[in-house]
Amino acid sequence: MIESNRISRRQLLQCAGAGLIVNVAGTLLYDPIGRISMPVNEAFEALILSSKPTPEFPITAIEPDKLIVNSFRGTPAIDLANFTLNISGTVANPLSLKLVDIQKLPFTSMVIRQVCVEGWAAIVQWGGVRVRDLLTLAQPQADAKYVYFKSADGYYESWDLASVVHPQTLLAYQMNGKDLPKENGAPLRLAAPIKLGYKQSKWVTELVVTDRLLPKRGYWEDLGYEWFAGI
Ligand SMILES: Nc1nc2c(c(=O)[nH]1)N[C@H]1C(S)=C(S)[C@@H](COP(=O)(O)O)O[C@H]1N2
Ligand SMILES: [Mo]
Repeated sequence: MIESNRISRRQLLQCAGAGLIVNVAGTLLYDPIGRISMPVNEAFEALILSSKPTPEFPITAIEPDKLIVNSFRGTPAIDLANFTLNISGTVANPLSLKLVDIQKLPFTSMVIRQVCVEGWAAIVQWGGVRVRDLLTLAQPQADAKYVYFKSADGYYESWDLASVVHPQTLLAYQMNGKDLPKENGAPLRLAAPIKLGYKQSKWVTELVVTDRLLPKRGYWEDLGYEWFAGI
């Protein structure tokens, strides 16, 4: 990873400050000296501190030809000018973020292997924002345990919070050194070395933090595939 493993809340909020990130109520998420005024969720902080990065590959190892587009119902049309990423559920600060806001947050690049259960794998470079940084801004409440990711094509996934705050779980907007192509999930897709391909939602529009798993757990999971899907 290019970024250091952990940025401080203060650094994150200073960075966010450049984009004036506000919650849906319109309140700035930091005070004038860069501190967040919300109570800290200690369980969330502990999860962040306990996660360990997975080894990565050198950039020369990328395999652009091996990456197969895999979409259950084609590429959805997305109006990029009006695109927002919404974060809601059991959070103190529900957020509605524009792409320009997200791109002002710390950038992380990683080279990892993507593995599809259909029998292919590819080493890919992904660049984007850590989901943990977005959640730190949204401030999960103490009972937060899962995150649902909803996509513009109707795809949906749920992840355990520990996997979501892993340092290499990104919402990526860059792939193999270029802007993320539409068919691979632009403008934002999940990318992480710790879970199988079907957990890596493309065209993510919404994160919903929950205290429980709902009857619908994920598009492929609800058809019989394993939920945790760790690698
Ligand atoms: N929204 C959405 N995300 C999705 C899918 C999909 O059909 N829709 N397919 C999944 C599967 S099975 C895989 S293997 C990867 C494929 O990512 P790629 O098309 O960029 O190779 O995306 C995952 N994310
Ligand atoms: Mo897949």
